[in-house]
Amino acid sequence: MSALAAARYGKDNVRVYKVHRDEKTGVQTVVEMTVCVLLEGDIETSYTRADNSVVVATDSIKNTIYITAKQQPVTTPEVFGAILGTHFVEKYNHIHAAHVSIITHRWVRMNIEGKPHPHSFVKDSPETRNTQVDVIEGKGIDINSSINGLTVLKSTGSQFWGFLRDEFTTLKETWDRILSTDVNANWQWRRFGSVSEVRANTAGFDKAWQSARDITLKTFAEDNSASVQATMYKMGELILAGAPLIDTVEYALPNNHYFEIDLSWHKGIKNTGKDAEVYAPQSNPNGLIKCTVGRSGQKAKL
Ligand code: AZA
Repeated sequence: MSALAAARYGKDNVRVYKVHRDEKTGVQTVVEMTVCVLLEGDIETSYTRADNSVVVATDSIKNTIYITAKQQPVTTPEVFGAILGTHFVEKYNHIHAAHVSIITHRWVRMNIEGKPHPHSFVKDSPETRNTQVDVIEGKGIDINSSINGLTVLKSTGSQFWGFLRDEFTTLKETWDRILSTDVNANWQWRRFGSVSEVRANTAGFDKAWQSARDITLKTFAEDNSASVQATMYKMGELILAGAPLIDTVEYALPNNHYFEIDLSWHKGIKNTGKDAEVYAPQSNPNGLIKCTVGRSGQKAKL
């Protein structure tokens, strides 16, 4: 005998672009997002008894995303997600939770001859700002914000030594190495009670994103890194210190290795240690280092 243990459904990969035209200045601002909305509630019978009467069609969910984007602000993504998710929970009595994921793509205003251009933008990296909003009836609105795919590299100022050595170890200790990673950082906000509470923190969402990005870059650049672990922890500590509404900060950092190449076999060329100049970037395998930094007294999930 089987039973439905869990279910959610909705529309994924809904691509949305919105332009704001400032009539006075002629300056236009654009936002491009990829949105996913998944619903939960009293929908079991649609799976177990082919009862479609409880199904808000995924096509209607897509339409609702477009209409909400037209009628409501799409910035910040946290506010847009809260408005959108709350709509489904309030509109349909049998829907008890809405999970909204938003990937905001990077369009940066062009600077032409030193001046910000009124309507031209450049995608300067695949980096995205991602937001997960979970609206849960009777409980509140949980929001997780993140930076994804911010690729960084430093050519010195990174070490890795003193690690456990045994019969499985071949890695040499190093006091000067290349460090490169694709930053995935996310931060979990303290639960919000309503959309108006989320709206009241509009500026806080942008500020936290900017500050997390700045802290990540500055710490990466300036820390004489003992390890990925030690450097990422410092980043998390700094983000938490500046944002009282954030409960936890989580990092997942691949260690994108750059290996030295011994070229001594060719006419005695010196290309290792202090003579290393030409390296072989590796695609895989890569280290993957994760941590969650919380406030004292709050134990991180291991
Ligand atoms: N952390 C690092 O920063 N570098 C490494 C590790 C690690 O855990 N393992 N190999 N190289």
